[in-house]
Amino acid sequence: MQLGIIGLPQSGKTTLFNALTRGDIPTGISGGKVEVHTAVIDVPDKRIDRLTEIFQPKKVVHAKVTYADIAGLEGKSSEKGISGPLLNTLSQMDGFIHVVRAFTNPSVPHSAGGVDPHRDLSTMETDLILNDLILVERKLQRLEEERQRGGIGRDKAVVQRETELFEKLRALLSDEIPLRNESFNEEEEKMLSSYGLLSRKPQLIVINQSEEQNPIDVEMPFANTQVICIPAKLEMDIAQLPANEAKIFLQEYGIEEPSLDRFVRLSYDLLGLISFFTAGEKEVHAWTVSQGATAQGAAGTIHSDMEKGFIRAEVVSYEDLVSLGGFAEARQHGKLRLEGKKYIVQNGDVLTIRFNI
Ligand SMILES: Nc1nc2c(ncn2[C@@H]2O[C@H](COP(=O)(O)OP(=O)(O)O)[C@@H](O)[C@H]2O)c(=O)[nH]1
Ligand SMILES: [Mg+2]
Repeated sequence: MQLGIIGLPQSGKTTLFNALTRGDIPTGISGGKVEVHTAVIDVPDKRIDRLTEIFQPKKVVHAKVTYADIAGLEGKSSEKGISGPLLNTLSQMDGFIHVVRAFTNPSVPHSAGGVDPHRDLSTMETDLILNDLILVERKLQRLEEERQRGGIGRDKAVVQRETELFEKLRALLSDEIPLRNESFNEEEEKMLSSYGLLSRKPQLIVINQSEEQNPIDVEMPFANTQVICIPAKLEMDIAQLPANEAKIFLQEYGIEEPSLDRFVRLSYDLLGLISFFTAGEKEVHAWTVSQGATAQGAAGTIHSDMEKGFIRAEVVSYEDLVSLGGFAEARQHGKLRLEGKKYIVQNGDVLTIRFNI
C-alpha cells in the first residue's frame, strides 16, 4: 500500500516525511522540481505489544505502509494537465496525504501571499479535478471515434455503458466534485481500474500548523476524506530525538500519543485496511487485508500454498486471546472457533491456518 504526500511547495511535505521516517532529507527547498522520496513505515499497533508479551516470540513484524514524498505539484498545472512522469507517479498511489500549510513562519514566505489553508486546499483539489477532467474528455473523444467507426469488435452495449460512465464522471468533475465522493458498481470499478484518476483516490488532509496554534476547523464535505491537524515541524524534531529523550519530551508536554502514531493509523483506516495476526513462539506478525477479505484470501497474504491448500482457519479474537492468556485457554473457554474459507476476517482476529499441499 502506497500513500503519496502531496501539497503546494513549502507546505511541509518533506518535514512530515522526515517525521514519519526519522529521516533528514533537506527541507525548505523551493522551486517546483519533480522529486520523489519513498520509505516503508511500521503501523504502530498496541495489540502487537500485548501479543509479544504473551508469546515472547523470536521475531515481531508490524503491518506496513509506504509513504512517498512527491514534490512537483504547484497548483497551476490545470490547463495542460499534470506532466507525464509526475502524473505517472501520482497515478500509482493508493491514496494521498495532502499537506496544507497553516503554520506561520516569517522566514518561509508563501508564494500566494498570506497563509490561507482554505485557499490552498481548494487550489490543490481543483488541480486534481481538472487533471481528471482532461483525462475523461480525452476518453470520451476516443469513445466517440470508436462509435463512428462502428466499433472495433467490442460489444456495442459495453461501449454504450462505458460512455455513460465517463459522461457521469464529466458531469461530476465539471461541478468540482472529486470522484472519491462517488461509489461505483463492480463493472464500473473494473472499467475505471486502469485509469489512475487522481480525485478518485482517498485523501487524508494534514493541516500543518504551528504547535502553539489551536486546531483549525476545516470541513470537507466529501466521502473518503479525513482531516487531521499536525504540527509537522515539532513532530520532526521529536522523531529525530533518541527514543528515551523523546519519551521525556512527550511526558513534559503532557502528550499521551505522538500525533504521528494516530496519523499512521488514520491513513491505514482511510484505505479501508484491517490487520489480522498470526502469533506463536516463533513470530508475532500483523498482516494487512482489505475490509471484507475472506479467510482464504487472508491465508493467501501469508503464503500462496496456504490459500491453495486451505482447509480451515482457527480463529480467536484479539480481545479473547489476550484476556484468556493463550490459545489453550481460549480453546477451553470455547473461544477458539473453526471457520471455513468464506469466513469474513475481522479486524484483530488471530488466525491459525490449517492447510495441506
Ligand atoms: N514554523 C514551522 N515551520 C515549518 C513547519 N513545517 C514546515 N516548516 C518550514 O517550512 C519550510 C518548508 O518545509 P518543507 O517540508 O521543505 O516543505 P515542502 O516543500 O512541502 O517539502 C521549511 O523551512 C520548514 O522548516 C511547521 O509546522 N512550523
Ligand atoms: Mg520537499
